[in-house]
Amino acid sequence: MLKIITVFLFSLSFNTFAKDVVVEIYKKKFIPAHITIEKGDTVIWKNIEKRQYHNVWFKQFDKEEPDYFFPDESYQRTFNKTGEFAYECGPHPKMTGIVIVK
Ligand SMILES: [Cu+2]
Repeated sequence: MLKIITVFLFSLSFNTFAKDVVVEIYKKKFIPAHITIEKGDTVIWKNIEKRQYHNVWFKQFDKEEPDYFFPDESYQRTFNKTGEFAYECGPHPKMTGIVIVK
C-alpha cells in the first residue's frame, strides 16, 4: 500500500509543471500559429472546422506525413527538447505554425 502511494505521489510531482496547450484549427489557420511553451508541455491541436480535415506535420521529426484528422478530432505532441519547431499542414502547405520550446 505504501508503495502504491509513493508511486502516486512521485508521478504527481513529476507532472506538476507540465501543461497542455491548445491550438485550434479553423478556416485553414492554426490559432495561434506561434506558441511558446516549456519543456515537457504537450500541444493539442483541435480541429474545429465544419468539414475540413488537416494534419500537423513536423518534417524534422516525421519523415512520413501524419494521418489527417477531422472536425472534432485532435492531434497531440509532447515536447521534451528545447528549440524552435516549425510545422505545416500536409494537404495545405500554406498553413504553417511554430512551437518554441524553452
Ligand atoms: Cu490543413
